[in-house]
Amino acid sequence: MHNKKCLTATLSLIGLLAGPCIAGAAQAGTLQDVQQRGSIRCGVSSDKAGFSYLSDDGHWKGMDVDLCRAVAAATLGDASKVEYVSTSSKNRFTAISSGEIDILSRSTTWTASRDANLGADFTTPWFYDGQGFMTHAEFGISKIEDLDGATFCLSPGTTSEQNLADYFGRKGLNYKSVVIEKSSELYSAFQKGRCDAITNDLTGLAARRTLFANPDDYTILPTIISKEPLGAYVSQGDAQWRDIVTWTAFALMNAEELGVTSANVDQMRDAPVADNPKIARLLGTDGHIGERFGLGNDWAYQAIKQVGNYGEIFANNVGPDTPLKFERGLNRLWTDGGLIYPAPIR
Ligand SMILES: N[C@@H](CCC(=O)N[C@@H](CS)C(=O)NCC(=O)O)C(=O)O
Repeated sequence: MHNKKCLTATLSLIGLLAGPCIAGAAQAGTLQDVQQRGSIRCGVSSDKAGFSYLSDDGHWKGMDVDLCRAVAAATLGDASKVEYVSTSSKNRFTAISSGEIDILSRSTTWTASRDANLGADFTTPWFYDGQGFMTHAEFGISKIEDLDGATFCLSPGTTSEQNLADYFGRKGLNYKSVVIEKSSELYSAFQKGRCDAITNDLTGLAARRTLFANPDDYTILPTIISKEPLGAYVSQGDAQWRDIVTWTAFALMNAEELGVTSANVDQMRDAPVADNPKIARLLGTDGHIGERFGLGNDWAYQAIKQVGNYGEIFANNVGPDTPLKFERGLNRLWTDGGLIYPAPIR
């Protein structure tokens, strides 16, 4: 214990001395930058229905957008203080590791090589997805093996490229690729028949299909070939900022678990602490958790009030009453048999 303390103290000293020399390598101080600027720069994909897209009324909307809005509410008290930066599957990691954006919230899968190599740190899964396949209905294809020898439209720098290579390689199947960075061009190439199939996160395929003029002309196959835990990345080396983004997501999930919604959060906040200490800690009427993160103690209250809890966010953007009509599936709370298991706020 004693030795560990000494080592920590020595490393901190080295850190202090080395700090000015390595400025720019790590992006510590994001919270202070955000507070000074008065806004969060959020890297999104430009047109993924239900996740991040510019709506007809000129507002950015979607689940990935709502995570940035929640962080803006928690840090700045105002969910609207977000500048959106469109990123592609290829340039997204440069945008986050260079500090051009503060959060990458863009259907990005958590993988070991990304955490290790790309100058970015993952926060926590925000949506559990898996890789699927879409093809032309007229082919009458019902299983992946029927795509042996097919030409695939692929987004560069995605897990989808690698998973396809692994899966087809292992099964002894062949394919050709057409790689296009801009997703609108990629999907239009697919629709024009330049490729027989397209493979990506299932949510991405479903989101795109809702935008097609004739969605029924395209089939999404029933098989999933990978795990895609999607969520936000932050720049590597800023533990405070990573905590803030991670715990804002957990706060919204805990709010759902505790039955706190955007509609009842004021009433819940006014209830005596003893009635439900977990809710009191979440909403900052008991304890100082927000301050420990460098925020106000109403950080989670602001996020829930302005953006909604996780269940509301899911329902508003991708749930059964939206064009995407997604069931909760793996994204149910753990108490309902799903994978959404937010660490406790205490
Ligand atoms: N989750 C995968 C795939 C990411 C990806 O390419 N997603 C698609 C849709 S799910 C996308 O963002 N396309 C560009 C766009 O829609 O703007 C990864 O992290 O590599």
